[in-house]
Amino acid sequence: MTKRKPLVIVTRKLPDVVETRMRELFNTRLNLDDHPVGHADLVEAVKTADVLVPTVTDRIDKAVLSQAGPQLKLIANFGTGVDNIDVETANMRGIIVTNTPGVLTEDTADMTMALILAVARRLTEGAAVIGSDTAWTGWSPTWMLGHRIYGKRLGIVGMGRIGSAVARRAKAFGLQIHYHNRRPVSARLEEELEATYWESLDQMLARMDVISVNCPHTPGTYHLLNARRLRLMKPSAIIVNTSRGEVIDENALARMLEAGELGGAGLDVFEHEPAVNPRLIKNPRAVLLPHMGSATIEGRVDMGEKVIINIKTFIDGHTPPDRVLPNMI
Ligand code: 8YV
Repeated sequence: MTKRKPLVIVTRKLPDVVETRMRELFNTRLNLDDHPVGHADLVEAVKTADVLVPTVTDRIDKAVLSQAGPQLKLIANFGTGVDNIDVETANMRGIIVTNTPGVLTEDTADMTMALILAVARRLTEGAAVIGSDTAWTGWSPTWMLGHRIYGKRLGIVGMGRIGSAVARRAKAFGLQIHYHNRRPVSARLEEELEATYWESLDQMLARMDVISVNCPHTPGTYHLLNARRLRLMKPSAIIVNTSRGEVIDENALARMLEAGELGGAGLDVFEHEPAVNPRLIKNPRAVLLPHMGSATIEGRVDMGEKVIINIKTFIDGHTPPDRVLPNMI
């Protein structure tokens, strides 16, 4: 007798190749037109699915998990960050949570460099001039000047996989690497990156030209970059965030940019996505992107493969490779 295929409910449209493979392996309920999924749909999904595949746009909180049926055994998140899921409650209810680490590291690090360059060299301001109403009247020696990044100090907040990948790229651009982390990285990695460890985030912030946020959003990092800490930064410094909006106090940042108390900001993530603070939108010193850090077809296919491996391993009776435990957060 063949075993019943598990019902896997996927909340958003995934690349075709991923959906095709999922259809072959599982009994799937896909979201082919990628319509937004609300609380009621999520509740319905956890009542029926054996495996739920959510994304960053789905809030799997206590209220949703409390409605989960006994058949729900795995939440295989399509994404690395799991701050959209109440992992502790899931764990208490015997539901395993997995994520997709590693496969979006390089793309996210690329986007971090793109934002550093875009802010320092005023890429979006310059690009907007071409073809605009106030058309470009020609080159001038003192117009549209940005700042050199070569030789400047970069402070990385969170030296995990993505932070290290940012450091490697930044070093090649001639930036000096500094970092703050819960613990120093290995001596070998520190040596490779010629990186300086700062135990005190406050002290590092005060001395950097560029700050890159690369730590996950956890209860411990919520508003880690609060108004007090942002004020420690040099008025000429820029800050980029490709991690999670919640790590920075977005209102405080918007206020400081408006007042000219910071050099600029490059943000791929926001505190209340998809809403973006209107004061940031108006500010020419802010380069804003709609959460595109891992948005490459290669990355999204790799993420899908990781999700499939996690589900398959689990239904074959083994511990999925990317299990997230509450104590890892
Ligand atoms: C993904 C991300 O797009 O994986 C993450 O943590 O932030 C993103 O790059 C998103 O999470 C998909 O759910």
